[in-house]
Amino acid sequence: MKHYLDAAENAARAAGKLLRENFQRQQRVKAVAAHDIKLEIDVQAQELISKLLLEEFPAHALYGEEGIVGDQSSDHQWIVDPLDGTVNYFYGIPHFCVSIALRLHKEIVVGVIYDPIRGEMWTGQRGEVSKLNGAPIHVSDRAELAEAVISIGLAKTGETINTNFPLLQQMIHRVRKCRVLGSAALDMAYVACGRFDAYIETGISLWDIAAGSLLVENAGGTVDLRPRENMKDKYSIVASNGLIDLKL
Ligand code: LIP
Repeated sequence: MKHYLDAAENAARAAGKLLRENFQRQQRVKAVAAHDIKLEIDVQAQELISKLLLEEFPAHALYGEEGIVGDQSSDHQWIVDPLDGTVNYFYGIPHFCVSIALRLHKEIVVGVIYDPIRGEMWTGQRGEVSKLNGAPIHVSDRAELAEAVISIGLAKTGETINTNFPLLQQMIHRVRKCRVLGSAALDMAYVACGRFDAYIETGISLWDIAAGSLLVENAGGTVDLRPRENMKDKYSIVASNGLIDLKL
């Protein structure tokens, strides 16, 4: 898988460079909603990633937040979130990333998450321990819920906020701290390297968590991903170090 991983890392660095160079500059807004914003640079970053990956692997398909390219029934499907944490990016909050995964025969076999502001690159491939900037990582060994720091996402619609907020209200009394940072992919990466003990969200898309799922599992954690019947192409996720009982 090394050549796929190298290609994913290369594409993530290129998109990350584009995002870093345009960060805190005037952004062209594509769409605005009550709890979400879509930017032109999301599209530019995905086009750059798509060009780099599909030039090297013309037979592959790409499934991304900003659209799909190629035959999605292809054995090789890249799952891409070119800018995860778009609202943070628009408001100049330096907490966003690029997330790229490769699904081969329905199994995620390669995953990279790149934070271009901190220069942090999480990499994972099937059968290997996950890495951060080339060094092996492991989930935390914290088993006590009362000592845990967990991340809870609220997603971006009134419906998903109404689903996620009650959980935040419950968990905030059970754990040491809850965090709501606005990037599912970085939440997953932080679980994989033990900064968070768990991450929970309902209403996220596959591109938000595909790479992170491999990173968490290959760092010794667990990922419970469930499609939502009433939300098309949306999922609920519980990712953790596999030790704490979240009593959900
Ligand atoms: C974001 C997710 C985050 C969620 C936000 C949004 P985007 O993705 O990473 O977990 O709470 O609502 O969905 O839109 O920045 O790629």
